[in-house]
Amino acid sequence: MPRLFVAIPLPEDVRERLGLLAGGVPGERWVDSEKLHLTLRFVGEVDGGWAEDIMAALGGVTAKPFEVALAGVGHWGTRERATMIWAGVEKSPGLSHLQSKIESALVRLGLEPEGRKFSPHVTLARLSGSPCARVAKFIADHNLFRLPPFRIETFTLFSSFLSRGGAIYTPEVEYALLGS
Ligand code: 2AM
Repeated sequence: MPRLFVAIPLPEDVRERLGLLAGGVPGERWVDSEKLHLTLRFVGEVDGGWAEDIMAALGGVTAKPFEVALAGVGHWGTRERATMIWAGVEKSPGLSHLQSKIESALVRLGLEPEGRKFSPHVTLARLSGSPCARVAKFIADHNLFRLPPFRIETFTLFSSFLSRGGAIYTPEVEYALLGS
């Protein structure tokens, strides 16, 4: 059964800039720069028939291209036990619009609604047992991190295969955002 998620792949120059942030926190596993993405909706494991319906439903999503800018870094988990480090995304009405269109298309199809509020981010590192002072220092050091805005003209349905060497993400279908 494929494990699916919908995401925006990031341009190469953006991934390279994010890759430069890697390092400095013991216990971290940095996401390989070619895998960095902005998740719009995690779908999870679905059987083949569902996958086709999901592909068709996503094909019916209409939204216009828009700009996003990555800014700031933060962590999730508690102060004592951070679980991951992310790069933030500046408020983008176009991004919120696309995400809610995708969410409603999938719910209309019969998927369980995503219970959590959409918190756009790019996961940079997953942590286990990282000293909280080092995580706090990383976040303070990159407090002013910001990349120039870039234009989003597509979104992608990915499959994720969990292997021993980490997750392998495969773009399955790319969907164009149309209009100006
Ligand atoms: P993340 O962006 O916060 O890391 C592929 O696995 C993507 O789907 C990851 O980028 C991850 O989000 C997200 N993801 C994985 N498992 C998830 C889950 N159980 N619930 C929500 N999102 C998940």
